[in-house]
Amino acid sequence: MRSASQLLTLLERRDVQALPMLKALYPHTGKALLLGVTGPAGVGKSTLINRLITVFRKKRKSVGVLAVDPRSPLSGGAILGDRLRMHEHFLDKGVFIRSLATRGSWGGISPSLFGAIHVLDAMGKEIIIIETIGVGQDEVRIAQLAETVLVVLSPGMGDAVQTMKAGLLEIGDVMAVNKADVLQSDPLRQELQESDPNRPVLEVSAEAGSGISELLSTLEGFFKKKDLVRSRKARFAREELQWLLYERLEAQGKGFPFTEDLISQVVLRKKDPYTLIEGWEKERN
Ligand SMILES: Nc1nc2c(ncn2[C@@H]2O[C@H](COP(=O)(O)OP(=O)(O)OP(=O)(O)O)[C@@H](O)[C@H]2O)c(=O)[nH]1
Ligand SMILES: [Mg+2]
Repeated sequence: MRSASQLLTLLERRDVQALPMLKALYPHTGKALLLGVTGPAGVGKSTLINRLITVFRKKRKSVGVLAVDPRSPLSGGAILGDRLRMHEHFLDKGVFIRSLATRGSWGGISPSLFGAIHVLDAMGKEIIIIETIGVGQDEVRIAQLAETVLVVLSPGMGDAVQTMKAGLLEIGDVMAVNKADVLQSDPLRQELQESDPNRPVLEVSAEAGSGISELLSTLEGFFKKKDLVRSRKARFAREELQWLLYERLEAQGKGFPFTEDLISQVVLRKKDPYTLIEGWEKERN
């Protein structure tokens, strides 16, 4: 058996040698709790995750972290910063932190991300945290692979962020307003609470370590929602199958079967997408 790190590297490269190993470990997965942490760049996601790791470790839970930046073709840059924020846990055998380059030709998700989650799960990680920067649909989709989604925001993020918040607002099970130590966080907290009165909104400071235990117990409340977890696991499996299928079609040169000419015919209403799909299906059978 190769080490988990080696297997993750194979996955990142989409090396087919990873497949028999994934098949062998799959039956041993499905036990971990998946926590997605997303939010705009620099709001303090990694610093907050660092705090969460500490409290999970106090409860003797083993933790895996995957830092995913769908826009970087190789691990580096921002992701290096992510890992530095969690450096204090590097020597702890109960913590596994890995950044993952997931750029695939089908947007920001590549099937390697699913595989990587299974690897950490098979390693026995009880909590798997996936950090993504929530600036686009890809990131939002990645965060949604998790069973519980924590959206981190901080006050004064500006107009650009206001627009982007739309996507983030919809996916958060729990909202955290970070940097409460230095920034006026109450208006944002109120705004978020008004957007959905039933959803927990917590003021925290990852830097000062305040609000962390409240955040933890709120998250644990979500981990216990069996029906929710079950439906999110189904969503994960569906997404994984879908991406694998895409990848397979792509490898057969069938990735996207419609030419620019066909697309412009759709735009010009000379053809409709439904008939095109039917025709494509008939051709394959
Ligand atoms: N004052 C204050 N600063 C914070 C807090 N949390 C994080 N920071 C600082 O904010 C900066 C960004 O923190 P990160 O944890 O790297 O933020 P991030 O959201 O992971 O950033 P990206 O991964 O690049 O999107 C760092 O300089 C942190 O020290 C906080 O609660 N209060
Ligand atoms: Mg980060």
